[in-house]
Amino acid sequence: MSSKPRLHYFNGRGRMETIRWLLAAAGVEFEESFLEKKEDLTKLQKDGSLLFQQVPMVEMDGMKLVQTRAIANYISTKYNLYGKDLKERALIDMYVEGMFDLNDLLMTYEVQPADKKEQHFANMMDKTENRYFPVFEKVLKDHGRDFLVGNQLSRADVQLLEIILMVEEFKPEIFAKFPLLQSFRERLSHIPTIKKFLQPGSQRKPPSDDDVVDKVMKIFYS
Ligand code: IBG
Repeated sequence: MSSKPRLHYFNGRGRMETIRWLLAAAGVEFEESFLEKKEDLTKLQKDGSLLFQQVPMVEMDGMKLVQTRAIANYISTKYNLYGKDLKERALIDMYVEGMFDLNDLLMTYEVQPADKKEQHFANMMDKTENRYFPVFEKVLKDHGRDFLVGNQLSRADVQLLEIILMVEEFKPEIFAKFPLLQSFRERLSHIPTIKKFLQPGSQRKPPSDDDVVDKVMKIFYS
């Protein structure tokens, strides 16, 4: 029996949260090693565990996987969350690349310096409301199905739900404009593996508080 994947990152969302979501949605149990201080990162860098000296890193199937997208691709392929043919996969790729771009804006809000936060917030909400959410609302409207691609759960759905819930924390009233995203959120939240991940006590991470941001600054930016 192979051992559980082990995730190496700090104890917060950042770039690892999508990986946690995909594993959880696939019903895969995983273990985590949290970086607590700069020396924890230095140790992984020095012992050759990190191909580009960066985390996220996931130990899985005898590999030390790095690069968020590569890790997400591997997990999605392995657990059948990546469409049934080339064309579905191309659609999924387009959707999730948009989601990664939006997620980059959302996840970096917390680590913005105080004088940049307001501008960053305005930009990320503008992009959410006027660039990305209208696309996914339209996809659901046009085909009238439950899932974004191919009428079965894919990584695109999982990654969209992750983003919807993050945006909801920032600006819940936005969903009045996107009724299909609201019902999508409801529907997805009832899938048993996802329902479990949404319950308190799961490995899903909360928004980073000041202590986590402080730790992140010390580990990566000092
Ligand atoms: N392209 C890489 C990926 O997608 O995995 C980028 C990885 C990356 O930027 N990793 C950062 C790192 O290891 C930590 S996450 N830096 C050390 C170094 O020496 O480069 C950075 C991040 C934070 C908060 I902190 C929010 C989003 C990202």
